[in-house]
Amino acid sequence: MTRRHLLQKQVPADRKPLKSASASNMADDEIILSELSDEELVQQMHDDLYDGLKEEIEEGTNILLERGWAPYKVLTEALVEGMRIVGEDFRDGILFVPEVLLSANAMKAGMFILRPLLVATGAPKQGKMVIGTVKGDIHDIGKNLVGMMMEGAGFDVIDLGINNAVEKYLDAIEQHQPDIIGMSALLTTTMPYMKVVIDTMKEKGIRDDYVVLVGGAPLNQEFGKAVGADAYCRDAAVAVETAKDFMKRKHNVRVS
Ligand code: B12
Repeated sequence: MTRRHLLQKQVPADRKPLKSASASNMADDEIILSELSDEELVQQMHDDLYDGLKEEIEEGTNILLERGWAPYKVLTEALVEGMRIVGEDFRDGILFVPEVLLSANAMKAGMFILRPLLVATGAPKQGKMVIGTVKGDIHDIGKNLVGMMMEGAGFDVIDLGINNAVEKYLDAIEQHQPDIIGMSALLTTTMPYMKVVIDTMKEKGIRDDYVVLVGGAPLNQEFGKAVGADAYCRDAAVAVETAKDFMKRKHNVRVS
């Protein structure tokens, strides 16, 4: 399904058109991604993400990087913004799970290119974080993004993946002794599970030994407070700043 087609891409002679949805809407004029202005390219990438065109997203990501865009700018303006548009049409019943899965795969392909660049900042070591999506929930794009940005900021990140029961968090805490526990949830039905994890930590008397950060599109600050997290973070950049802040406080407590 094509939401709005800005321009038509030229398909190299040795490559088949990647997706019929794009091809079917083709006008006669063809375009080459590398010939688009930055603004046009970003818009085209939103369309390509919408259409789940992985190779085009990879190409667009590389072009923006070659043009000197900072990896974080590519991430937020081309990929995350594109995914926001997908989310709106998913919510409105215009897109369905199979299509959104393709978009998610295209997004991940772009993130895969950006990951080493975001991670390799040479930032001084900050601490350790265990992060995972809670039980019942398989959304992982936002969590992965937070993990990447945290690594880039100097945190060691242990990623538990998706669908994590409380035992998984507890095992990871025991094994890795992190400073920070991060939980992600994208469903209103799974977000209450964060409280299960935090309450279990309380029961075991270990809650106050760790900083608990929570995030995911349906959450907000009140929810974070209600489940007993230390902070809710609306995006990866806020997560990094919040985590660094907590680490500073932790070190201050230790020296005083
Ligand atoms: C992509 C997507 C999918 C993909 C997931 C692919 C993947 N590998 O993740 C697929 C197609 C599989 C999918 C499935 C489903 N989805 Co879905 N999905 C989405 C969509 C469109 C985008 C989510 C996303 O990746 N956003 C981009 C990232 C970058 O943003 P983010 O996740 O919010 O993360 C940022 C912040 O929230 C924060 N953050 C996130 N996690 C964390 C963690 C910590 C510790 C911190 C500090 C910060 C933080 O930082 C991140 C980076 O900045 C959303 C729409 C939306 N508006 O969120 C729906 C959405 C979440 N899905 C929804 C639904 C209903 C489903 C399904 C139930 C559909 C179905 N009928 O099967 C299933 C659920 C399956 C399951 N059990 O989990 C609903 C949820 C509605 C609700 N009220 O709960 C949404 C909101 C769409 C909608 N409006 O209807 N989905």
